[in-house]
Amino acid sequence: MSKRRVAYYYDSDVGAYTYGLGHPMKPHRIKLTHDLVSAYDMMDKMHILRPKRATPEAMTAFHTDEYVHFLNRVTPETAEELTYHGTRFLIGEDNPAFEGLFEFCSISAGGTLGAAQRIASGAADIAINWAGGLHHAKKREASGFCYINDIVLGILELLRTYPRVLYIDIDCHHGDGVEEAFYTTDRVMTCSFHKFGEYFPGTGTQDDKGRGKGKGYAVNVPLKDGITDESFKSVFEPVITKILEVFRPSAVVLQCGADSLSGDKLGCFNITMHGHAHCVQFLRKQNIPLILLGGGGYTVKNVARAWTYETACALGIEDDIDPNLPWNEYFEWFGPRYRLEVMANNMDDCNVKDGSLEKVRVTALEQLQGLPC
Ligand code: ZL4
Ligand code: CA
Ligand code: ZN
Repeated sequence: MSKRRVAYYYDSDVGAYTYGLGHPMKPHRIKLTHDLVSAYDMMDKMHILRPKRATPEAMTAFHTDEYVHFLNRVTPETAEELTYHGTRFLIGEDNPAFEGLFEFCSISAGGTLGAAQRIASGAADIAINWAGGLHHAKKREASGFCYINDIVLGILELLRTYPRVLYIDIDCHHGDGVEEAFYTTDRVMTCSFHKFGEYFPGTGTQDDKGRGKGKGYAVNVPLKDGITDESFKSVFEPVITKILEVFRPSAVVLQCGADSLSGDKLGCFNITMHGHAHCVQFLRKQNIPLILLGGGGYTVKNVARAWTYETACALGIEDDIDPNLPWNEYFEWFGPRYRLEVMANNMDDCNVKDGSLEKVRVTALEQLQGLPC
């Protein structure tokens, strides 16, 4: 297994931000991940970089001036006042105006922009930003725990150098913000795997394929509850293989949302850490410049497990990883087993019972077959 130059973006302040009491999104999971990555002695095997905070100007490459300006001045105290005067930039309890919101967004977006620049300059083969992956944010609106769309900003940066960028999203939710941003271009292909049916944000059917020049360049893989490693792989591998063949991307951005893991607080899939990381391993071996981003993930100890293992996969050292967790500051959080693996449970796989998975795979492959090569 050949070596890759890996750049890892981390700001030690990120874990201190909080969305508020009871909110499922917990930035602390990024620190938990970082501490576990350190405990496994991965730090001296990659370039550790503290991202430059993204400026408001950098954010307006995608977002409107008015929206970025709003995020830059809103505080928990002024949120209501600012929201009532004609603007509706924040939506209810999913997207609160928490303390330090703008700094948190600058760290998340700064990491993904840094990762994109590092890849485009040729200084790294794989770049990682676990604080990124906030795929729901829209041009002028926050949505689903996301305010600034670091992914769109990162892809726009890559497009300055590369003709074609592939975006893959394995978060349990549909990657709607990224899909919408590139819906009418053939330079970015977006492919989201997600739960569909009475689930946020409600978009992402296989009829949504892109528009105009972008027709056929948005790929959606809607799934049902309880998908297993085996089922997921049986759709991920053929669809991504076909995309690589027909689209020939010059760079790949993989959103590694960890709410697709078994036992997630908001998710409904049954994927293990190994099944999730298989996506990283599969893309690494394609030898295409690769960016790994975070995203969802609400059972924080499992998020740390998966993203730690995926960092090891990026380095190609996963076979040397001890399945028993090393001592670390948060060791007791990982009890009672103190093992790295996230195991499957006994829920039904609703994707195989009615043959829907096979239909979804065939439909996606037909869409890709119809693209000009
Ligand atoms: C919460 O307990 O489905 C927010 C959100 C805050 C604390 C106290 C307030 C309690 C679950 C979710 C009331 C909360 C009501 N608190 C939230 C339609 C909804 C309207 C808002 O992984 N209510 C909206 C968003 C999804 C909806 C998922 C996934 C992000 C990503 C990438 C975003 N929104 C119903 C919910 C709680 C909360 C408890 C919550 N919100 C669960 N699912 C949603 O794709 C990062
Ligand atoms: Ca997804
Ligand atoms: Zn999600």
